[in-house]
This record gives sequence, structure tokens and C-alpha cells, in this order.
Amino acid sequence: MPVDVLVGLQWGDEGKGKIVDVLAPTYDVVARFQGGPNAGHTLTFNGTKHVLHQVPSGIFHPHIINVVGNGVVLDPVVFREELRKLTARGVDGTANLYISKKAQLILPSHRALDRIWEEARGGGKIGSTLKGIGPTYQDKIGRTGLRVGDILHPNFKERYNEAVERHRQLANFHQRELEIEEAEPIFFEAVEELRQLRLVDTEYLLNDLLAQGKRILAEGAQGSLLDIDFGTYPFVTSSSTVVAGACTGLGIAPKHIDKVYGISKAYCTRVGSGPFPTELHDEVGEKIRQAGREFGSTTGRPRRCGWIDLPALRYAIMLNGVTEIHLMKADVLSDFDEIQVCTHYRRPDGSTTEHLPDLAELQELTPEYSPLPGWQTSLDNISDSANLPAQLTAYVQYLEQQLQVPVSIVSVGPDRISTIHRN
Ligand code: 2SA
Ligand code: MG
Repeated sequence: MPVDVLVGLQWGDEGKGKIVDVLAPTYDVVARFQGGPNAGHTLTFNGTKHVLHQVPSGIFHPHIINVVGNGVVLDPVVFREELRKLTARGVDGTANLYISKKAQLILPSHRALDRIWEEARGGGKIGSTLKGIGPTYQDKIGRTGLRVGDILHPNFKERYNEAVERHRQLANFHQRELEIEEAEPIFFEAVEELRQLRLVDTEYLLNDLLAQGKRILAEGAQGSLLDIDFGTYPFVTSSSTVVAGACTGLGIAPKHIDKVYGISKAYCTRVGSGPFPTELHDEVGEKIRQAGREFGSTTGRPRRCGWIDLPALRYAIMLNGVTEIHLMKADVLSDFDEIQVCTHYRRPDGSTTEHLPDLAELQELTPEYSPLPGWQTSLDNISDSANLPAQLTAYVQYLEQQLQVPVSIVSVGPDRISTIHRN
């Protein structure tokens, strides 16, 4: 069963990009199955930091085929920018890159609508990345979207104009104009370049590769608690971020899926609005933000920070069938005398629950914590799990026992080499 899936177990930014980079050498294919330029996957090696948005994180390994699947929403302008940056760094991003003809296209008018709709929400803003994600998926589900394959047809411009006209009417509903005149010529230039790439039916490509015994790593974006169905709706993204999304977003049958890597920070963050039970509004939260450099890698927004949340992790593990956990950014907690772990929530009536309820109830819950001793020592230069401080090992073992899933990797720094494999 040669498809393994990697998903975030929290609200994104768990460190998925780094882990794909670490695991990539053992795979033949890395495929993105949902999301788009809202994602920011950070990879650090040989002293250089790279941030990828739409290009799969296998791109730095010349032997790997990288696939942008049908479940993705693709912005040709951002994509071209990413490929140019890679070229400037000596990486030929296009050599082994395939893009699904069924992926949805993000138009300049989708980006404009994202902003108009966010502004119209007033105090109830989602805190979207303003990359046009919601409006593009809305067109997809509404069966009015334009897909990558459509750029190959002579009537593309006509269909584009029809879409923009529809978007103009939606903007007018909010007494707003679209303001896309500057963006349009750049969009069409980028579409022209996209046309030169390998635009294929990636579901056939992937299943042919599977038939040849090739190994595929499906790279999730955002996190399980941002899933359109199971996340903290409506404060979610517009795609299926859980493992099931890999099947629909790539055209791969469930029987091919083997391992499910669940990526979690040693603490928790969220960027954008919405409930976050273990959020810290005090200096401890600020200390985590500074130590973890917790600022959005796409938008630069400060991320909200808090302690690890076991009920939320159990929920994500259940939804994804996680077979192993990778615990990220343990080094960020190196300077704390105590680490808090949320074990359950308390309701206003005094009763407790270990379930993640829906929005209204979630906002009324108070997290309850168990403290664990911190390790208060640097994790720099540790490369073997036997050399981890005893308190960190105890923390990891506590999580394993509470979550009933092995923690197979502990990450102790952003670099590829700061990765500790546990057996
Ligand atoms: P959207 O733009 O419609 O998907 O926004 C909807 C919600 O999903 C959240 N979201 C994210 N959360 C964490 N990380 C993401 N990627 C970037 C990063 C974000 C950034 O890696 O740092 O740079 O700000 C991501 N993408 C979407 C978003 O905050 C909304 O809550
Ligand atoms: Mg990110």
C-alpha cells in the first residue's frame, strides 16, 4: 500500500513542510491534494530557509515527481513567482512537476471577493489569508469554476469574462467594485506560462505510478481543525484537510493508503479568528510566540499561541486514523520550568468533557491542565533520542500514553538535520 498521507493535527503551521522534506528521500512522488496559496510550508537546509505555497515540498529532491492534485486551488501568479524564486536559487522547479487539469483556478476576482466578503463580515471575520481560497472553492462547489485545463481551450477568455461578470455582480451586492484592472494582465501572462507546464489528468498519472510500485507521499496543507466539515466551522478553510481529502483531491482509492503521519507542535498555535481553548493571552503566550517565531509564513500575521490540547488532538487523530505522530518545535519549550497539557474541558455547569463540541459550546468551555516538568536545557546538537533530556522524553511518553499513538519523530529545530527519530 504505497500511499502515505501527512496531515496537520492542529490549526496549521505544525511543521508539515519540514517533515515532507525529511521524509521525501524515501518516496518517488510528493502530491498536494487541497488548499493553495494560503499554505506556507517552510523548509530549512544548508543554511537556507525556503517557503513554499503551492509547489509540493518534494521539489528540492531531483528524483521526486511533484504533483499538484485536482483538489488544489491554483493561483497562476503566485505559482509563477514561486517557480521563479526556485530558479533563482538554482532549483529547476518545473523538471518533475505535474499539475492537474482539474485543479481550480484562482482568478484576480476571487482574491478581490475574498477581501470584500471578509470586510462585509465586520466583527465576524474568518481571518482568511485573502488569497481567494473561499470564493474559488465556492465556485468549484457551485459548478461555475474555471479549471486549469480550461486554459488550453480557445474559449478561455470568454469563460473568464463570464466569471468576472458574475463576480462583479457579487461585489456590487456589497456596493463594491472589483478593482482587478492592474492584476488582470499579470494573470494572463502567468496563465501563458502555466500553459507551458505539464498539465495532465494527474489521477491517471498517480494510479499508473502506483501500478508501477512507486511510493507516494500526500502532503496536506493547513490542519485538521481547519477542515471544512470537522474544523471549528465557520472559522475554517474551504477544503478537506483531513486524510479523506487525499482520496478526493488526488483520485486515489482508500485501499492504497498505508501510513498516516499526524503532525503536531509540542504546543499549539492558530492564525486567524475562531475558538482556541488553550490560547494564552499572557506573557507565557508571548514567550512562545517569540521563541517559536510564530508569525504567518504567508501573511506575516502574529500567530495566537497556547498549550497543547489533548481533546483536540484526539479528535484529529480519530478523524485521520493517525498511525504515527511527529512532535514539532520541542526546542521552543526549552526555556519553560513547567509545560501545561490540556487534558479535558470543563463546562459552565461544572461537568467535564473530552469531546470537541460545536462552536457555541466550545466557546464556553474552560480547559483544565496537567503540569509536567520542563527540561530547561538547549536541544541544540542532539541527534539521538537517547540523548534527549529526561523531562522531554517523559513529556513525549505522556503524550503517547494519552493519545495511544506512537511519537516517531521529535523535531528540535527548523533545519532538516534537527530531527530525532524514535523507534
Ligand atoms: P483561507 O485563506 O480562506 O484558507 O483562511 C481560512 C482560515 O484558515 C486559516 N489558514 C491558515 N492557518 C494557518 N496557516 C496557514 N497558512 C499560512 C502559514 C498562513 C499565514 O503557513 O503561516 O501566513 O497567515 C493557513 N492558511 C489558511 C486562516 O488563518 C483562516 O483562519
Ligand atoms: Mg504554514
